[in-house]
Amino acid sequence: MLIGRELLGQIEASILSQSESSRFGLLLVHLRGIRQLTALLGFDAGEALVQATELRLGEVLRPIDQIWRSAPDEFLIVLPQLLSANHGLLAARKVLREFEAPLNVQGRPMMPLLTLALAFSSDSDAASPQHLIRRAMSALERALESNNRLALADDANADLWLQDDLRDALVNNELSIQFQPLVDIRSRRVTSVEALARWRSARHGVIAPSRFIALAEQAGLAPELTRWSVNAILREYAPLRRQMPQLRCAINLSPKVFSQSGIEGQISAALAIWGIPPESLTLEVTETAVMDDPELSSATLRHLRDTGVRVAIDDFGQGYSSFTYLKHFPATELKIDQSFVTPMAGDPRARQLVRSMIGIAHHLDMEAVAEGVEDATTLAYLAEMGCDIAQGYHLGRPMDVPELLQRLRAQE
Ligand code: G
Ligand code: MN
Repeated sequence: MLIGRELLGQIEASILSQSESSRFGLLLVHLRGIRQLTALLGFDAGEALVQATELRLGEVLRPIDQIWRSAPDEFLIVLPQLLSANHGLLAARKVLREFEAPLNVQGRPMMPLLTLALAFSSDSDAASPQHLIRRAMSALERALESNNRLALADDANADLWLQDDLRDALVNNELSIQFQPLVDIRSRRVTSVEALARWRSARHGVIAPSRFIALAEQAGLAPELTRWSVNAILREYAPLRRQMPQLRCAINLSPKVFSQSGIEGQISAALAIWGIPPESLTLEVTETAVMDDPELSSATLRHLRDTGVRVAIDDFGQGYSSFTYLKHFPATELKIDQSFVTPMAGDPRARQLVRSMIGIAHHLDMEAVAEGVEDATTLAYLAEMGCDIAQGYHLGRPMDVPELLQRLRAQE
């Protein structure tokens, strides 16, 4: 794409005129095979197809969207006033969909092959419209190379957009819950399940919980996310528990919930609503969460412990832990981080560390839980070391409720 000076000036002016507060997008639409078509049928045919494409783009997009012909086979479109990243993505998808029907070009039906690239405005673009255009261009290069119909530009401010989308996702129920079994090593029975949130985003694909929980915290959405997940999890767990009263459920709490008032009340209320006894619930808290504010989190967790709720220290051994908090921390189980457990089969030092951590758990009257058990050898070592509970792909991946039910019925 080679944009002439004059055209570039116009596009820049358009980008600069977008008010700072509103977000906007830049959509590049590239037509494949125009050169081949021109070689085959002549300039008029090639040009007629591009013009028919421009007409249809005008019909598909909103009146405020500005379409520029930026190259013989390319359009550059400014999408002003986007409500969210998803809003821009919807526009791109709509373009692709509307071009699935052939165009009438000089009396012949023709299907242009479109490749799209979408870039979202960030604060720095106000100062440099060319930067935004270049981001879109490199995304288009990527799309063309990898034969994708749509590519999104890398975005320095992607997180801002992502936060918007997470807010929408919470409202629109785009998050789902999966359950991973925890197995009692002696009886080999599933005693508990850990609920893991999954966010399958239309724009971003599958996003790991660690990532969207951090995002939620940055965006001040941690309370909403906690409220949503506690209720969504218990809603699915309640009927499971009616069938298997012994089955417990573990929920991961975001480190930030402890600075939030009323978390205890919120959890107790949710348990009451779903008719679940506190003893059936385990709250998983990372060391980091505890270290951030040991007093506040200990107090909060102690109140919950007093009601009967269980507490697990998650990802133990990872991050910067000091053992001091263990002195007073009201945990019922210690979950040994998978970075120690997964390599056990081939790594004697990892085995010694796990053995020591199991010792710490037992000396402090906690159950020892090994996370990330990926093979039978590891499970055998853990059994020999007296570890209580195991969790990991070898014993079951995170799964949805129907699959979990099948699994539980099979063990009956
Ligand atoms: O931080 P926490 O331990 O709650 O995170 C659990 C994560 O670990 C989940 O995303 C889950 O999918 C993943 N996980 C569970 N079992 C295994 C395993 O055996 N191997 C690996 N690599 N990941 C696992
Ligand atoms: Mn966990």
